[in-house]
Amino acid sequence: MKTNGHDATVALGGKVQGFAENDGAKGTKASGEIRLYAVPEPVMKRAHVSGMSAYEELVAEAGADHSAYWARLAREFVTWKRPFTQSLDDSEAPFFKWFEDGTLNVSYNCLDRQVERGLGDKVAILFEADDGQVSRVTYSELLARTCRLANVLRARGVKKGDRVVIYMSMSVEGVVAMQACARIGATHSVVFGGFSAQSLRDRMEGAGAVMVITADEQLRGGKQLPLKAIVDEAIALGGCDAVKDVIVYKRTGAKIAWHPSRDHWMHEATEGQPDTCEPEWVGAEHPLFLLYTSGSTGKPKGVQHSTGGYLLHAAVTTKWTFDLHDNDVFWCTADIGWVTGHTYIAYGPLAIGATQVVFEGVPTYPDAGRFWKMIQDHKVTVFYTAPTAIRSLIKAVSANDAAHPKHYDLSSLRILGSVGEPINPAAWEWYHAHVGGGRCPIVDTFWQTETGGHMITPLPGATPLLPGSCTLPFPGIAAAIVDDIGNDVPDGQGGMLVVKKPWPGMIRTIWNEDERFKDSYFPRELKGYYLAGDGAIRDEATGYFTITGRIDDVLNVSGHRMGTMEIESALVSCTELVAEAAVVGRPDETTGETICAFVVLKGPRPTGDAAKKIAAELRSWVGKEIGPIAKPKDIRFGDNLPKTRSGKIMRRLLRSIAKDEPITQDISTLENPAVLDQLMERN
Ligand code: 6R9
Repeated sequence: MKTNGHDATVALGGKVQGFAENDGAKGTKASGEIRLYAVPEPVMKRAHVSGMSAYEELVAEAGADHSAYWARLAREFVTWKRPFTQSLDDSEAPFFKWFEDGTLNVSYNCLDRQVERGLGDKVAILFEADDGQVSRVTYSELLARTCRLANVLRARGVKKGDRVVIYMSMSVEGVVAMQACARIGATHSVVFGGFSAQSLRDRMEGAGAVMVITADEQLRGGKQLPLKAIVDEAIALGGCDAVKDVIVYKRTGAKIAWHPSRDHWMHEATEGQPDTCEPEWVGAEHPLFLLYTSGSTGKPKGVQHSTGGYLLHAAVTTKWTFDLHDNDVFWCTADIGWVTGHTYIAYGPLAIGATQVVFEGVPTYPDAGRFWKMIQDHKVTVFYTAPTAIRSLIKAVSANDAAHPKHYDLSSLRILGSVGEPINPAAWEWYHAHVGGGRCPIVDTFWQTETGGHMITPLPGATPLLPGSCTLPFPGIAAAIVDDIGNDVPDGQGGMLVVKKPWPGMIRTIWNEDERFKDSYFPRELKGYYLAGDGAIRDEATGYFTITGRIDDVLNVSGHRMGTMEIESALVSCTELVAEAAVVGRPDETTGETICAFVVLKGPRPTGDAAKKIAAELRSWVGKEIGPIAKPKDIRFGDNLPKTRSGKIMRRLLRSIAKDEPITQDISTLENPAVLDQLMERN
């Protein structure tokens, strides 16, 4: 067993391990030996969780008394108006409750508390616009802006428990909108600005929203994209009668349609509003937000999160996983339309009083050096992005060396993070070497919309790293790998990722769909464990987890979750053209997966230019139905789909075809083998 200078042997997941030297082949498995990246000494020294023994102490504390451990953290990380007397209530499992009789306000915790601690003049948000303009907002200012908007919401009759849809660009105003809802106890539902009018309508209707907060337009990569016009279109589609008001943030000043009875400019409405606003003290279980996400069935699920437990999970993971200290500059590149932008932009960093960068634009505008330039300009110390962004920037560098991070001063960086999908070891190594200069640990954080925050992740000052592995559970998260009846599988053997004990940040239910919540996440045969929907494998030597990908019909395209059924329903809703459709994922070097659709038309099977034309039509149809992110890259036509004699579509076969793989599956049960040749033809 090889060892490095310090920290030669450390207990890992109960096993004693050695560490590789920092030589060329580190972080890999070679001849049965695990070679890990050791924790850099300077990182370990100042870390909140310093060294593997500190990690293991926390794990042991949680193991000894799970609910007391979380209660201790809940007292440390959250300021309660009325302290809770009970930590976990599992009497109605799987509808778990945490800290239920405690009351609090998230916006108070994120803003007022920081001002009271003397951080009023500290920069909360350093905003960089698409065009490079920079503005800074202190905690005092953010509090005042939140209060002004919260007063507007109250004045327009929004009450505790009402739902407000936020359809916004990346902006300070987007964060303010979320905080303002939290302040008055309204439950927000942020809809990503890339979703279509139809998707927005479905989410507004599903949530029963009384108000929408939006912008006239959003600016991304030098392009002006409509937001308000899509809100109008969504409302015109019908079913959202509950929406009484639309608050519009003026971003570009573009000409937009105006409905005087419901539309209000944000700057006009907030003008003259007081800078203070009494927070609504809510119970810990009060729904802070809904966030719709794709599942394996057609309809997106409205994931419902709590107030107290969620805030705790957001705060403690932000502090420990990113090892944030007072003088850090944190930058999470996610959009507030996704859960990462909720937990690690709108809530976590503010809950611990950090300074963060919020970015309006895209990584490739005006050129592919944008991220590196921003890290340099703002002296970012902790940088959190998605593998798909890293891979596309690697590609950009190979096309043009000017975009290489080496042309920028990235010496401020201490810690790097990754989220959204598995990061392949090659991208990991590049990120580590060229962005992190070989000195910054990468925290590969596995988690989900449903989990609220990090679940399996290295802690930078404690966990030696293995590229491609999200390593070990966050202390207090009882992650395990089981077979289909809930029995533990031996290490080295893959299975389903589950969480055996409830945790504070977990999903509380699917909005208005309690039964679906139980069926989706707590299937009877799994002994009451939370089913993540991902496959995983634990390494025999280290106990490290590696996520092997979804085990359901959910695709991950550039880190965005898409249900195959959702895209199929969108395709077949084009009733004029489409008779039947099946959608599968194809592995892709840059985006992780791409969407491949197999379509049977009502008319004859098209070929050549006709096929290209119809494929283009269907692509834009899906773009309209769901949003551009759901457009299938590859559309192929057949007279039929490959089905078993019982009529089941053979998706495994379609996956092979999508990959242009030779077919090795048994096709003897196939009703119509002739369609395979048709489906192999690309358009
Ligand atoms: C936070 C977020 C969740 C799904 C999840 C898994 C994949 C996320 C990952 C990862 C491997 C990681 N995923 N992080 N897979 N390693 N570090 O992305 O939430 O949009 O709900 O997606 O993303 O498949 O189940 P969400």
